[in-house]
Amino acid sequence: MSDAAVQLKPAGEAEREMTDGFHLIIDALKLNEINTIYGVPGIPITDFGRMAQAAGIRVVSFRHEQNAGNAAAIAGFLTKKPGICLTVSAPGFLNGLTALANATTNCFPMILISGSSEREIVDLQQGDYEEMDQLAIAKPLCKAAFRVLHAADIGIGVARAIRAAVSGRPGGVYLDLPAKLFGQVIDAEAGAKSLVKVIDPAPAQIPGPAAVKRALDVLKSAKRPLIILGKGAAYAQADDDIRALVEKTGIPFLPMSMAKGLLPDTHPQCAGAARSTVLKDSDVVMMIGARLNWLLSHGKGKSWGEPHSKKFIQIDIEPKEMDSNVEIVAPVVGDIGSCVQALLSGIDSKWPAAPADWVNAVKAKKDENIAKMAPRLMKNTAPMDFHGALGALRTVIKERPDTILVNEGANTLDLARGVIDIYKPRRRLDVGTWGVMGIGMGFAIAAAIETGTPVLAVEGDSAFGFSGMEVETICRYGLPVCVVIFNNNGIYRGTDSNAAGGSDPATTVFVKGSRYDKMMEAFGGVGANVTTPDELKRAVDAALDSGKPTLINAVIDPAAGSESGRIGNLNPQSVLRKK
Ligand SMILES: Cc1ncc(C[n+]2csc(CCOP(=O)(O)OP(=O)(O)O)c2C)c(N)n1
Ligand SMILES: [Mg+2]
Repeated sequence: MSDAAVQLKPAGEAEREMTDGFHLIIDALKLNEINTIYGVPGIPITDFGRMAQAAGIRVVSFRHEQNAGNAAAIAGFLTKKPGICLTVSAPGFLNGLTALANATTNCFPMILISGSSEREIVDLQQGDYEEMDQLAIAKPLCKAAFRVLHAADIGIGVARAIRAAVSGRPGGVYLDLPAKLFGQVIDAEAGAKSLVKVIDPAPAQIPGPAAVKRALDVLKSAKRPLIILGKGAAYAQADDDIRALVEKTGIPFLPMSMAKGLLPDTHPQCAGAARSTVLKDSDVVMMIGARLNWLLSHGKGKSWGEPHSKKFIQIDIEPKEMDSNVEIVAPVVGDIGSCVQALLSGIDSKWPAAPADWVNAVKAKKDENIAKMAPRLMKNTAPMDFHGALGALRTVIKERPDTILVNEGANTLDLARGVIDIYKPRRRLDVGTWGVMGIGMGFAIAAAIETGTPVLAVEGDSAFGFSGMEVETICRYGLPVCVVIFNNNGIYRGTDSNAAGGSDPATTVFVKGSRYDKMMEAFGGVGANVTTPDELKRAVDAALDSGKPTLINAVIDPAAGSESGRIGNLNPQSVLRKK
């Protein structure tokens, strides 16, 4: 029986306890150990948020649904439970939808719960308050979408949403809850019985023994093997087994951005600093929870050393992922934990050591690249360039390896990924598969809430702007988040001019010399303006020591960046002569 069941006493009837949609949704979430909701209040979900808070669910209120959605998405990634985002109808729903689509693309489990308007009026298009057929719009952008019309179906609806989000390849799920549902009253006992506790929401998917043997045979035959770890491997939380697999085989590994730290970037087998060499020269590549999408140049072309061909082994929970871009000679389909365990059980003391000439060649290239970069990281000049500033932050993370690093921007992202070593699993959260701007504050807030760990968000000044208003949320909840803005006065660089002359600024530049630190001060947080790497390090250390919400405006040379960071080659070029 729900604590909050109401007692209605109709004349002449025996006393019956009743419950309603509000309470059943809360009970269904709590029954499934969902303890946090990220959202923005309004009609028809304001009271639901209040009641959920009163019932002991942590309800974190944001300033914009997209940021709440991003928070829910990364909560899902960090916990393997679906992160919940709660929004109002039509515009609030649409604001949350970008985050839901992004979560689906990144395979993060998340449920977007939106209130919606009256079905009868919406479907006849009679112009209801915030009228929109939200279910139809959500469907193509997420993994599954459901609507609950009857209070008695809330248990099943929530259960289906949870299972759809976390089972198989995780992703975003939309749950549509019309306004009328919240107030629907049903018998409390029947209501309690209708709730569903999802048993084994993400069942293990065991790979076939033949697939495992095939993969091991291919791997054993390699002369220049490489392991690529993707964020699917980080999500799996099979950290010890993944480390054992890498170490027992002795094969060089390349972590994708959010897989950094599964094994420390300073691990002797880490080939992060020799990325182009290992992609080009390897002969067998085993991908663990990594996809051959644009981030890996689709597994073909010059960066993969074509015309020479290579053999790919792929471990993924989604069978359709196999052969998505190139032939996979050894597909291993199953959940990462089970697959890695199965591979490990086939690797005994007779397993051949990784070929020494290859291991040494990778190490030599890596040492050379690290040595080349070292002096750039020690430059203590004002204004700072990216490397100088990142050198300081690299030391911060080395000294505080538990810190969660959130990172977005163009140069600020691409260079930080290469410079800042990560030492522990799931300590680097970033723009993911789409390279989307705007994840920063949502990710930082949820990371702090879900883990209780200090968060360092390293943000391009443009990137920050997409979610910047949430610094108020950070202050309101008193979260241990330190935001560092790499302020180069614009997108990529702050030096562009308007080719037409005139008084409008160029499209990529912002107000020069802005003081983003004042934004944090406006809400009672700590602000700092820094111009050298030494000052930057001191300010970040102070923030992480104090745990106080802090924003550091780091002044970066506006001429230091390059167009689109490291992916300028993706820009289409006009064939006409540049004006
Ligand atoms: C939602 C979204 N809108 C636009 C873009 C295009 N975009 C890519 S990076 C970027 C901002 C880069 O500037 P900044 O964050 O200041 O980084 P910098 O290179 O200056 O360090 C933009 C707008 C995007 N990736 N995502
Ligand atoms: Mg910038």
